[in-house]
Amino acid sequence: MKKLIALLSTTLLLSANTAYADECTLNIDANDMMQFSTKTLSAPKSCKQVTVKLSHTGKLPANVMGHNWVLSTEQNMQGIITDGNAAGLSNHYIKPNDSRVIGATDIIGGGKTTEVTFKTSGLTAGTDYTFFCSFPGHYAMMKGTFTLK
Ligand SMILES: [Cu+2]
Repeated sequence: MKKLIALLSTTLLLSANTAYADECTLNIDANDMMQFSTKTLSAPKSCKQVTVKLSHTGKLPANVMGHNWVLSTEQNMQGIITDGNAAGLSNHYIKPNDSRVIGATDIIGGGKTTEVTFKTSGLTAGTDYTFFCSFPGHYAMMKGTFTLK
């Protein structure tokens, strides 16, 4: 019994250590149907920074069905999208140095992957932030919530 407990604690300790880094990295897919693979993402509030890896599992090129992953507050989303549309594809549909953006990946086409790492210091745990794709028109379908828990 003692042996079993020792083994269990070692396993727990190990998994806690590895889970820590893993839980601060989130994966999400996007496709040619203008969809993200999930509408909710969360990370432990113990994460000092969070990395989001975006994979475009479709085939269409970036100028036709490009996707990015952008994080902001719900109230800032529309302004970021409006200014992003004006900034164009060459700016990944994000106004350069837009301070309302908490984190944003590049726009990618089918078969590509990209990622962004952002600090969590300015975020409030338990608050729902909004993630979306800023490619023109996509946010209507490509939108979800990100929460530090
Ligand atoms: Cu998109």
